[in-house]
Amino acid sequence: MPLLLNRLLAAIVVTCAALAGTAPAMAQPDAPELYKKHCAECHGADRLGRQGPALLPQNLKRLRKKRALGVIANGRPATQMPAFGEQLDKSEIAALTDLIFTPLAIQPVWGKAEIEATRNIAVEVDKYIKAPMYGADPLNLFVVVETGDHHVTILDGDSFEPIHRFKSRFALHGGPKFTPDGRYVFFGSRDGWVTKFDLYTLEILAEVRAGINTRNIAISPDGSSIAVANYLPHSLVILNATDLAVENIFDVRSKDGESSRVSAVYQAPKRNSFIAALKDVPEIWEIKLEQGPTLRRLNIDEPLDDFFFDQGYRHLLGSSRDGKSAVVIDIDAGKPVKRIALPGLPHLGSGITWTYRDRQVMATPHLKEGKVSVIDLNDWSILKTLETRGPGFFMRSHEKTRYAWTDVFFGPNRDLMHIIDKTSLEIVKTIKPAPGKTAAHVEFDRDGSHAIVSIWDLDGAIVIYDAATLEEVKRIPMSKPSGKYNVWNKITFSEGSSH
Ligand code: DHE
Repeated sequence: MPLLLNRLLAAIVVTCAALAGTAPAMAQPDAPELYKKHCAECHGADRLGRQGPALLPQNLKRLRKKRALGVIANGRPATQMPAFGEQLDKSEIAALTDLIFTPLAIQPVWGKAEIEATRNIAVEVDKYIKAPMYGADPLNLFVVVETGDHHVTILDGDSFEPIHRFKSRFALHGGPKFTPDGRYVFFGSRDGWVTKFDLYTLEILAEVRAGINTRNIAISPDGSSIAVANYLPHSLVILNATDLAVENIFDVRSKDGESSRVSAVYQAPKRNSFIAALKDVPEIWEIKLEQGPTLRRLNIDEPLDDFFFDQGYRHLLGSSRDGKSAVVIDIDAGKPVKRIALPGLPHLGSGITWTYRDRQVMATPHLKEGKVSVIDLNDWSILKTLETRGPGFFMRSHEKTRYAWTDVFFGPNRDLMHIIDKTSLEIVKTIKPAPGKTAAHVEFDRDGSHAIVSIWDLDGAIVIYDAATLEEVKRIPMSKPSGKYNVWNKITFSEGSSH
């Protein structure tokens, strides 16, 4: 078509659009095409993840759309995610963001065959190594999860010197789980990867992807199997702890056949079982391990989340969905026995216990209110409510220390850490390890003489305190050290630590 005629036609289109009160239609970016060109190689054509994480709404929930736009435009520091801000315009980035926040049209299948296809096992060198290949006490190591650049540091718990650092899977979540002898540790990532690591040889021994969107993992009391709690698909997967081969997959449905996500799975050492919290149906599952994994259903009145277990594993306390109360379940009887009014969403999974005067108490921070509740475990009554400078996430103590530490994770005072005297139930000191940066998650060394606090920042650190004088002893730079776990405290189920 001659150029003049072309221009004339274009002018007519614009004039007609203006007369009709509409702008000429702009071509919409072709999001699937853009995804194929720029994202599929790392994140998978199916969006289930490859070397990059899965790009599904379930997996991206914590990122939120606004931050996702920024990550696509500017990349992600300390990862292989490049910046696309120069190659793609704003509407293309927005279209890609919409696409990755759209659920898949068909639910992906992630059964035995798919899981097994991802399994990697290293040569079994661990069989011939009978002692740690370093001088430090293997039972006083700390495993520090650094979520800033997705690494794990192994720290000597006597000298407080790092002895090893390795790359982890993207976004590890929940505490790593240790075999009873403390030799092997297992990690779970939000994208479903389970990694087995040898604390003697300091090598990764095996990996498998047991889910697409995973909550956490648990290890059986004898260390022979690993349970994996999944949101996507709705499954509870049992792996053999030696080589991470699939042993069982429970398709999670209520007795009426309704499908449910699994909020979390826990080890119940004194019951030789796993216990799972179900998100969508009023049941708790106990997987008994005596003669192969067998399901026992506990029927309850409403779905409960975020469990705390008493030291005998006779009762559990679960958070009610309304965020205002917690329900005590007698696990043997398989039924609720008491409801406790606990407004402000108690974070029961962070609950710790100790002996106060003549009784056992548990203390829990609250995710939505600045307080810590202390509960008498004899009758589940609230003994005391401590006012804090903001809602907290984690709490820790140790049998051999007088103090319990709790963070102020949310709000303007997130750089504070409260120290509670367990004998008076009073906050006796408040520290500010790094002004302006979130201070969170404490763990003690084996003998309870030192407490380690995390500075949750890409340019963060762990700060080691003398647990008696409460003075700082040492500071080691780290990349958002989300949690740290002492081998001894974990394998002995210390009452001051998470289980
Ligand atoms: Fe966690 C443990 C659930 C958000 C860091 N978190 C747990 C556990 C559960 C849980 C059930 C116990 C599992 C275990 O250790 O085996 N977490 C949830 C949630 O439901 C919640 C509120 C929302 C979600 O998106 O899942 C949530 N958790 C977070 C975070 O945003 C945190 C702060 C940062 C992150 O890395 O995701 C976070 N959660 C942790 C950590 C632990 C944890 C560090 C282990 C604590 C321990 O000391 O054992």
